[in-house]
Amino acid sequence: MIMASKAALEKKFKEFCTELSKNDKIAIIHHSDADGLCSALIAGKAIERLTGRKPVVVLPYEYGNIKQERKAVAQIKKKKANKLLVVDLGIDSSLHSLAEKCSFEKCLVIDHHKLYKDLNSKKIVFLKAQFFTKKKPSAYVASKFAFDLFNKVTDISDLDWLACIGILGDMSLDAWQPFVKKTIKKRNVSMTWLYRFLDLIASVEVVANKKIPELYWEFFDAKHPSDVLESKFHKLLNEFTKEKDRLVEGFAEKAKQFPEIELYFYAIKARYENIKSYVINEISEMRPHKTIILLQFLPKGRVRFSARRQDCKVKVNDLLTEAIKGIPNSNAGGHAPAAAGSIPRQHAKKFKTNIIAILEKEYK
Ligand SMILES: [Mn+2]
Repeated sequence: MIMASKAALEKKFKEFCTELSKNDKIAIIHHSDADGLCSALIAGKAIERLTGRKPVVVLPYEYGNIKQERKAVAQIKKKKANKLLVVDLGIDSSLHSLAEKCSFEKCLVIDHHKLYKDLNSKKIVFLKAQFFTKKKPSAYVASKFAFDLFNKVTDISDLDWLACIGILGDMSLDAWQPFVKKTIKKRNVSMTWLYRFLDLIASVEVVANKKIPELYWEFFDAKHPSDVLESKFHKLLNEFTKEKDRLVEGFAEKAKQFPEIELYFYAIKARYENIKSYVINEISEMRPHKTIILLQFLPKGRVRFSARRQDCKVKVNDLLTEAIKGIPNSNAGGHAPAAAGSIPRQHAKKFKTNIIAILEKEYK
C-alpha cells in the first residue's frame, strides 16, 4: 500500500472545507461511543461555522448493527444529503460499507482505526490517523484528530473540552496529558467534571441507545457545557452504574482463566446490549497484562464480543479477525488494545477454540 502523504491529504481536506457552502446538505455518521459522538460534534460545529448551516442528519453506527445501518442509509436518502462525513468508524475494514450504500458527491472520513485499505479517491477524502501522527493510531482519537484538522480551517478552540471527552472515552489520556491539563486549567474545571460527561454519554448509549441523536443535539445546542450535565439524560446514570457494577463484580466468580496464555473468557447476559465495552474496560484496567475476552449472549441468536489487552503484547484486533475466519456472518475489528465483533450463537464454541489455538501458537 502506498501511504498518502500528510501534506497532500491536508490539502485535500482544506479543499473539501473550502468547497462547502450553505447549499450543501451534510450527513454525519459516527461511532456510537463517546469518541464517536464527540468527533461528530466537533465536525458538526465546524461545518456550521463554515457554512452557516447545521448538518441535516447525524446518526450513530455500531459495527454489525444492520438496523442502524439501514436507518442511516434511509435517512441520508430522505434528507437528500449530498455530502457525507464518517467519523471514528473503520469503514475500510468491510467491503459492504455504509458509504458504498449511499450516493454522495463527496465523502470525508476521519478515523483512527486500523488501516485496511486506502480509500482516497476523487470523491473520498480518507483521513486516517496513521497518515498524520507518529503516535499509536488508537491514541490519536477521532475527536482530537477532528479537532486538530478543523481548527486549521476555522476557529474551534472553544471545543477543546469535547476533544478531551473523546480522549478519556478511548482511554488515551496517557498520550494527551498536556492537552487535557491545559484545557482543565483554561476552563477552571476538573478531571471529574470531564468524566461526568463520559458517564452521561455511556448511560445514554447503554440504557437508551435510540436517544443518542437526541443527546447529540442536546450537546450541539447547549449554551454552556454544564447544561448537558443537568439535562434530562442525567436520570439514566443510576440504571447504568448498577448494571455495570453487577457485571464487573461477576467476573471474579464466572470468568474462565487460561494462565499459560494469559487469557480470560467471560460470558455474560446483560440487561443492555451496549454495556459490554464499559464492563470490559473496567475489568481490563485492573488486569493490563492479560488478554480479556468478553462474550455477550444476545436473545436473538447472536453473540457479540469485546477483547482488551492494555499492554498490546497481543494485538486483539488481529486476534479477533483471525479467530472469526471460517465463521459465516461474522465480523470483527478495532484497535490493537481494544477490539470487538460478533458471530452467530451456534459458532461460539468454534470461536473460543480458535482464540485458544491462536494464542497457544503465539505463546510457544
Ligand atoms: Mn475512537
